[in-house]
Amino acid sequence: MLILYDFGNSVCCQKVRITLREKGQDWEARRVDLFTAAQFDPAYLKLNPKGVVPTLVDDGVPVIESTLICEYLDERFPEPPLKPKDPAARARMRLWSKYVDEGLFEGCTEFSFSAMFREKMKNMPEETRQIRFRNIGDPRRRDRFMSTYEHGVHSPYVLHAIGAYERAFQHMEHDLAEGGPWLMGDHVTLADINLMPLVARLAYLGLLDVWIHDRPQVKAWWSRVQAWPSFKTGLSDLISETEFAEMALHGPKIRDDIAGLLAGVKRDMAAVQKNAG
Ligand SMILES: N[C@@H](CCC(=O)N[C@@H](CS)C(=O)NCC(=O)O)C(=O)O
Repeated sequence: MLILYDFGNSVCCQKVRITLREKGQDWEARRVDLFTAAQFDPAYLKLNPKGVVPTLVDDGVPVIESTLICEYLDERFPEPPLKPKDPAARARMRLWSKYVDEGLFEGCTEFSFSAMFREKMKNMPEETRQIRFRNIGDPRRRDRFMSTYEHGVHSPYVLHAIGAYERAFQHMEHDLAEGGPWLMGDHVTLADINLMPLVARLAYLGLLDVWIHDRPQVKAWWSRVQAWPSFKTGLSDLISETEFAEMALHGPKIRDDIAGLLAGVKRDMAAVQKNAG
């Protein structure tokens, strides 16, 4: 039996749910309420020492890290395959996982946090807020969290996030123009699935077109994603009306600032490319 420890609108859990749907697998969901710090419960930390969701437990064996969970599911349930056959193409596919794990995921949390959760934290009693800060065991994560709490979109971590998304969208536009209609060609792979929640979150926050208004290939990819059955059953159908409304309400509040910062990032990137050329 598959058990998924997860939490509502978490992008890492969404990747795993999409993969499970595509593989036609059912699972038992166990909710880990991140807002009440349930991820730090000692019993849960035994399964996932980082104190994060998701964790998949397959016949008693825990698997952690969403990218690795999706890879695990692809090997455990081989049909339909979600990796190309050719080893070189597999390595290229995994570059997309690296974009997600080395920038986009953190970036996505920066946008969500500065738009929505920061507001929630401001309204918490001081003691609860301090417990929330203290509970983040990892110093790097705590720095990010506190910086974005304090400075909102003007935190340097938000700027890093804008750069990470800009680089990823540049590469997506290029690769989709060369191949497509999916990132690795004719078939959906884990590259697409890994990116889906990260792009969806920007869309639901009303921020996506800041990056893709002039990127027709990425736009076409996003339309295709929204119509793809496993995206619907694994992601969009599972988001509540309240969650959609919250994202639609708060995201646009940071839109102008994000667009202004992105313009600066693009200028810097163009200058580097010009110097290199
Ligand atoms: N690299 C991990 C990241 C997991 C992660 O940070 N998950 C977030 C939710 S999307 C979480 O559990 N956050 C808990 C917290 O911030 O305390 C993965 O991909 O599984």
